[in-house]
Amino acid sequence: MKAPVRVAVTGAAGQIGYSLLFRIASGDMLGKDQPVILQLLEITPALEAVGGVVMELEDCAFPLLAGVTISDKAEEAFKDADYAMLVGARPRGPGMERKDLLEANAAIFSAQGKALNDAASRDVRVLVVGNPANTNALIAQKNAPDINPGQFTAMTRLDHNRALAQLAGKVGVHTTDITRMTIWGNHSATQYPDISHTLIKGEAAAGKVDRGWYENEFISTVQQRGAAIIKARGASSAASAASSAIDHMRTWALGTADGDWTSMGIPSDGSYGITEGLIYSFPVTCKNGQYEIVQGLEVDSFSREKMQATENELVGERDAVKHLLP
Ligand code: NAX
Repeated sequence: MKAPVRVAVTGAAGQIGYSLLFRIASGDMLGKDQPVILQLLEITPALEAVGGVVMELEDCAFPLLAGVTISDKAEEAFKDADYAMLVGARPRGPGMERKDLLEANAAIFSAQGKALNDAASRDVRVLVVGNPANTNALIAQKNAPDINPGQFTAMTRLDHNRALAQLAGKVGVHTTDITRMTIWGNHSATQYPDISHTLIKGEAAAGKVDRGWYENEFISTVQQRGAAIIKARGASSAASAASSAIDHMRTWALGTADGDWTSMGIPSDGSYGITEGLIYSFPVTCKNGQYEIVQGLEVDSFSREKMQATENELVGERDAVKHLLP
């Protein structure tokens, strides 16, 4: 058996946490031969609730769960962490403007970035799920100067999986028949789910669906899926978000399949003309624990416009918190 790795999870008493922790502990994320120690962070008023979740984790008697700690101090929860999943965030309250939301979260993610810098493993892989995920990841990254900036990522895998599901449903295939889906940009309603390079059983997806459906239904359905779930369920997506967070980390650690890629929010290196430094979702391949942007994809004028709209939104978010960045 391998030595255990440390996985820090913030917002552990929340609804995503309630699904995520059990999937990590069962080995879905890092493999059935990889023991894990969970290091849970919550705000002080939620510590009792998280204690209840820990009782349930114990009661599952997971063979791979090598330990669980709980804390309301980020430095403790992030101590020597190999993986950090930043799920906890401030939700938008009544009367709160987007700017207020960005600022409230900037405070949380600045502090957590500093704590990661001070306490986590130098190789820590960070996934930000809490919204606004891309900009929160940027803030955490800027506050962690001693950690490689490329180790800070934001989750667009749920959008990627949603896009797979919509396309599979339309064409009447399984999601596993589809490869090379791409989500560009922000995890928000401006994201651009792009099927220009997608394959279905090895053949171009664009040739199998009507262009009108793609432009007028598919894109907006994927963009608005989160809102549709809130409307139907009365609560935001949780199990699917947790499942996608598992997928994101597993793919990053264990790799993409030959000939396929995934979508991850990562610091732009200027590829495809996207402003350098923004945490922008790109198509990436992963191997040996490293990701690489897929290069050389043709971008037509329709795609360029959509990629730019979501880039503009991210520039606006970055500018709104600029005064809070170190
Ligand atoms: P919940 O409100 O159920 O849980 C959030 C938990 O975070 C709470 O228990 C809260 O006490 C805790 N928390 C708040 N501030 C904290 C801090 N400073 N340190 C540690 N813990 C803190 O929300 P949930 O449904 O679990 O969603 C969590 C976040 O994921 C939200 O920001 C949500 O918007 C975001 N999402 C992101 C998605 C993505 O694809 N990137 C999709 C799903 C989800 O909407």
